[in-house]
Amino acid sequence: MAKLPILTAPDPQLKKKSQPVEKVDAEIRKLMDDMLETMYEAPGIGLAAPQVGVLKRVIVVDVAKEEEEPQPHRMANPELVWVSDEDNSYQEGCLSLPEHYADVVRPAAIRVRYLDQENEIREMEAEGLLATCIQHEIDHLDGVLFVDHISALKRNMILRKLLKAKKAAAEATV
Ligand code: GNR
Ligand code: NI
Repeated sequence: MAKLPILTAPDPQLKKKSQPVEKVDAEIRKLMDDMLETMYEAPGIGLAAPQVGVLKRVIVVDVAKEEEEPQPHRMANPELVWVSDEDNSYQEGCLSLPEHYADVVRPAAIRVRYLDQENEIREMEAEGLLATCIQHEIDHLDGVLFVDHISALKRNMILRKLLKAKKAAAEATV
């Protein structure tokens, strides 16, 4: 396994739409495993392939608490086939928007269809943090970040700060 560098906003790669996976083969399985290692190391509860610069529809998620057994989910071509009428609000963070958080409203429960690591079609129902995280990761595959769900005022404040931090970091290396 290998730990991969995580892209942070603003980065044009994060705004692009990712392409479906044709088949979950050894290459995609390795990507899934590298993404899980990168996610655990960060640490985070989810990661989408575009965040590591790969524009393929692949996500990994594990919302198990530290004291619990790990529950990694590896998904290719995830799609929501049902969402609840009921909504839920969570304070979201994102490894591509480091150190920024905001409340985001999304459907409280979902049913997701995907290809697993064996290229088998599966469906799973999720609620709570798992449902939120899967929706957050699918958004990444469509070039959408959690800040795209909040007010333009809050979004621009966060993006401005991130751009400033990037410029300061670039200056420091000159
Ligand atoms: O680690 C993460 N935490 C989190 C918290 C609330 C809602 C979504 C997330 S996902 C995030 C990791 C990440 O950026 N995934 O794309
Ligand atoms: Ni994210």
